[in-house]
Amino acid sequence: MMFEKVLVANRGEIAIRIFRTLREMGIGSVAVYSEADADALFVEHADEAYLVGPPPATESYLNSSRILEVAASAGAQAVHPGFGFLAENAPFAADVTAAGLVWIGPPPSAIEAMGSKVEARRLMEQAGVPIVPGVTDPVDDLDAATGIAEEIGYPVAVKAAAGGGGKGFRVAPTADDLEEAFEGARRESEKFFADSVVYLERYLPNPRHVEIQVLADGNGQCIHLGERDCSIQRRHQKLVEETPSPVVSDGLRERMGEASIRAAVAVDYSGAGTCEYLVADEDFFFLEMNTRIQVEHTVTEMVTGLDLVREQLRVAAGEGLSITQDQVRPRGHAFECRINAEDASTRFLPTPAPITGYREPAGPGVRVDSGVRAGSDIPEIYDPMVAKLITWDVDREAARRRMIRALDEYVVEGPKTLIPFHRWLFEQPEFIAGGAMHAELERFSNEPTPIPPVDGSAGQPAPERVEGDADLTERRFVAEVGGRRFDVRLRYEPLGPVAAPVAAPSRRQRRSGGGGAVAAPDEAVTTPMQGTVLRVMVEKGQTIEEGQVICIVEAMKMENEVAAHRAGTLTELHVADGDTVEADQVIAAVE
Ligand code: MV4
Repeated sequence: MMFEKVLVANRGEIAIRIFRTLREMGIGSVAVYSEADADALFVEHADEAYLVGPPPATESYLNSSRILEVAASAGAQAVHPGFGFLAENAPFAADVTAAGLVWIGPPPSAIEAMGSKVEARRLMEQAGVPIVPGVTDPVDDLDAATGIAEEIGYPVAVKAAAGGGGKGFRVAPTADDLEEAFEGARRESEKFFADSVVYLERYLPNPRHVEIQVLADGNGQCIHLGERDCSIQRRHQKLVEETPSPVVSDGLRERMGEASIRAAVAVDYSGAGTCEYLVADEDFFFLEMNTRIQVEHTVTEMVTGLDLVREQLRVAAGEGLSITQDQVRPRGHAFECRINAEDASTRFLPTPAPITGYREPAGPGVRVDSGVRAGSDIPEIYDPMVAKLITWDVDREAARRRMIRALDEYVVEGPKTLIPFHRWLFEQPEFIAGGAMHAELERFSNEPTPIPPVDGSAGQPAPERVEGDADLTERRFVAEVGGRRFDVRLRYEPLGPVAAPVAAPSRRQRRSGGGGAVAAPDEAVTTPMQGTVLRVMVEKGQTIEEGQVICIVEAMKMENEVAAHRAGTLTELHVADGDTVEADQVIAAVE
């Protein structure tokens, strides 16, 4: 029997995504929200909503006993966790079941088996799923790591057993780098997961990140829905996903699909899941299985015509899948751009700010999964991904052009977003050719981007770069003269008196090209954010390369590398291990 009422233990765009399917299926919906989300859009998409706690997720969206209390008092029969928060928390899944409710996800045993990445590697090897060459047991100390790395061969990757998605991931190109990689992975893993267990794999140069969507009914039926290519990443954050992959042949797809079904069957999977792989030419290597609906499930929905949340609900309610493997007929091509409240020109720093103006793209082949509207606040304490823009068309090139058109229609005023970054990316020749942009995107870590700032907060049009003349910026206005519309462009020189109307950019913006001004020679290295210096990597007087890491600053549990913006000599060094630093603080000088 299909459920009558389902609680969604999540927020933002994914909560709305799930509420939409519930509404279509005639199922009642229950939202839970924190004090920071009292006015959030997702709350209005549910039939009922309950406050579960203060803003910190640990006291609200991760407060499992409070969420179960709400489920009971609202009379929900099932809990959908979305992604993040409690989605891959096996004890919570078990608690949901113990409370007499249905968990819309795989069995806790499957979550647990895939939760430990070393354990998962062992299981996958047994199931005949190819894994990245390396160990299937934890590596206890540097001595053991040294021996194993010699066997595997350099370069090696050190990864957190409790990790996933790149947290606690370090690379040692040579034996000289192993100690730092090993200790770094352990330290980060301890901090994020309270677990310092790590393991070693061979490091594959420039692989593609390709994942396979599976659906299992829990009664032995398991199908795959083809792949998603998620190679466009920065610091392990996916930015763009697409299907089909520009590099996956029909034969490779079939082998990967079959392996993924074996993976799911090996852990008695049910519902929607994803097997992640590294792909090099016609070879593929299992990385991990994500036991949840994923952010990028949308592109698979666009080409298959299926509703994956509906399939999840059907399986959880015991109704089985709506289709068999031979009924899966993917058609056309889909892209997804993650619309994060981040500023690509300041190394993707989050830009939490109220949205003052907002208009979504629409039209043929365009889907927007958003959690915001005009007037929405973007709380700093949650994920900066506020929306997803998805386009579909008959082939890759048409879907790419459609994405550019949709990005141009999309207006977000207030916070800076990744819209200009995506606009830039989708016209890069390497991207157009289907390349993974590894080098370019990692370069974004150390260099300002060529993206013009979008800043509508002053009530004026944002200043934009003038194409073909790096020294000029312009603002665009619309004027009517004699009933005819004209687009007017006011151009500004960078420093002369005519630049007066341009708000004076901060020193950091100036260096990153923000405001369109030309960077003045500047020796100072500054920290982008407030935090604690974990480790200083250089010494005063040393010769520095451009992009060389000066120190590691921990902020909000993240390790951030502060890099030199230019080559030269380190003439000043103002920080030591353990220091606290402020945002924009000058920590060193390179002359
Ligand atoms: C790797 C790798 C190379 N060799 N593992 C893991 C988490 C995910 N975010 C990327 N991960 C990688 N794991 C081994 N043994 C390279 C990456 C990787 C990557 C892979 C595909 C596409 C883009 C990438 C960007 C950074 C790291």
